[in-house]
Amino acid sequence: SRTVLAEGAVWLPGFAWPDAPALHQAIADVSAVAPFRYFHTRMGAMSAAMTSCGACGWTADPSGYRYTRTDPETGEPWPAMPDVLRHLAIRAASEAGYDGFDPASCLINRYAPGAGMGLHQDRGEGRPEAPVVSVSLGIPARFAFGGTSRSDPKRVIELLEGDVVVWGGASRFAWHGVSRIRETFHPQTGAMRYNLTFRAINAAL
Ligand code: MD3
Ligand code: FE
Repeated sequence: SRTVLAEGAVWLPGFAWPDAPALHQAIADVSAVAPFRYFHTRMGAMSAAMTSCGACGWTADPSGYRYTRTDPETGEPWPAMPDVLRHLAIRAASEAGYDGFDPASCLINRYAPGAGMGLHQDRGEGRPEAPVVSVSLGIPARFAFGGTSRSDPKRVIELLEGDVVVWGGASRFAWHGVSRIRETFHPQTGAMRYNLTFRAINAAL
């Protein structure tokens, strides 16, 4: 099924279910090479652990955040994006009406119970015409999103294992965040939630 959440934002519940075992394996493979770590921003330590794969990865420190071609932790290029991830993101984007999506980066967020992500906008990719594709795995999260002004009214949805949301067009710069994760159990991840975000990045990095 396909639910339009807002202009340009399409929710595909369970779209990634058939790929879930391969996605869990891909997360293990990527994080064996580029380990999960907690970034520290101006706001303090982030409560979600992160890693990336693809040509570009997301990094942050107290001076700001950006996409880089190497993992600052290892000095090596980020691990290649596994085909199962890349193809899932391209198919999901097409299903939502965004043909020709070419993800250069997949950011992997890992949430333990109590972790969350404050309200923010995704900026710095340099490709405002390209959507962001997000894939949820593991235990549920309450996800809030609003409009392009921070104070716009929010909608809250619960994102479950296999749910995909494609954020493009008028929703590309929507404010959004994740409430602190409640402790539950998932057979594949124990008490963890993972979220994959796929992005096109301006190659001029
Ligand atoms: C709306 N991740 O990594 S996924 C992020 O669950 C991020 O880990 C959250 O926000 C998570 O930046 C939310 C849903 C999502 C992702 C990207 C978006 C919503 C978005 C970009 C623009 C608008
Ligand atoms: Fe975000």
